[in-house]
Amino acid sequence: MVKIDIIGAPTAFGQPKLGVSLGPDAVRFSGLEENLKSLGHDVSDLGNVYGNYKTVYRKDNVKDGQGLINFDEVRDFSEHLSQAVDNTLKNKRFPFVIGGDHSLSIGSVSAVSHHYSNLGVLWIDAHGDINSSDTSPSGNIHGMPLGVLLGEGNEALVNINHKGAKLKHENIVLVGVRDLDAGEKAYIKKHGIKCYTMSDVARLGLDTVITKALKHLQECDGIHLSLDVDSLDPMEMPGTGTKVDGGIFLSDMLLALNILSKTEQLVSADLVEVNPLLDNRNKTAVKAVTLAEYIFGQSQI
Ligand code: 4U7
Ligand code: MN
Ligand code: MN
Ligand code: MN
Repeated sequence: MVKIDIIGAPTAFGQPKLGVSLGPDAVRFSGLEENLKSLGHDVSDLGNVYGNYKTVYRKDNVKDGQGLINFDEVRDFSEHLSQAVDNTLKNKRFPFVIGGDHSLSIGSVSAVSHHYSNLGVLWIDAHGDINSSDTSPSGNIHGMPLGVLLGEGNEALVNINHKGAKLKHENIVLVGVRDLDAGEKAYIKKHGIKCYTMSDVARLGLDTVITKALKHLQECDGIHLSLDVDSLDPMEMPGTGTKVDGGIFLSDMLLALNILSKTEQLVSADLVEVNPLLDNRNKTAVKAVTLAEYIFGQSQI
């Protein structure tokens, strides 16, 4: 039995498309709380986190001096979310953060890393999300959370929750990657970051990849899962803002999550980038709930 706090993080400030701020409610509406409860967990939905701004979607695409879009809004939202995640961990509960765009992981992981000094992160995504204000081609902060958490780029974002880098390069594993920018490729190579691309997944199978990833993180005092639904194939998950063909299929993902759910190291998770306005009859949100069930130990028999 896991004591789970569902935390809605309806931010859309990290990317340009309308609708990702509706993600948490679409996932709730598809039965998240009830289904996790019926698996025997102690589940509490804490509702949504909001920052000080009156909207959660962005107003324009204007870059600031460092090339960041909506920097003030992202910083503000990240601080608020990190407080919520911090409270959940203080209450000895599992923060399960539902997005919202992937910039939210700046707030969630910053808080988790305050409680686990050698935190590991499993980042399942079509993208690396390891840009920074120095390397980003777009200025969209949802492409930068890992970079920020590693201490790169804009200092105010790096210092969310507490000062300095939150993660060590050797404590990160990327899975499902198939769309990296040039700067991201160079960064991953330079720092020797463990990265299983879609070609690795095709060659080895996702179950083997996850088993290897967990082996890589075995010395960590906790593992955070950050699951971007665009890691799955767009045929499975149409409702997301940055689709890339050639992704993971749901059956393979469920098997991998089943393996992951058996580790005692898992302490927190984000499920991000569900965009109901781009979806086909809420299919993506419904599957997101299935993903959640498997993260918390659902199996097919
Ligand atoms: B997501 C991108 F340039 N790399 O930085 C960027 F291709 O959270 C995409 O994984 C980022 O959905 C995608 O803007 C961010 C782009
Ligand atoms: Mn992505
Ligand atoms: Mn992402
Ligand atoms: Mn995306």
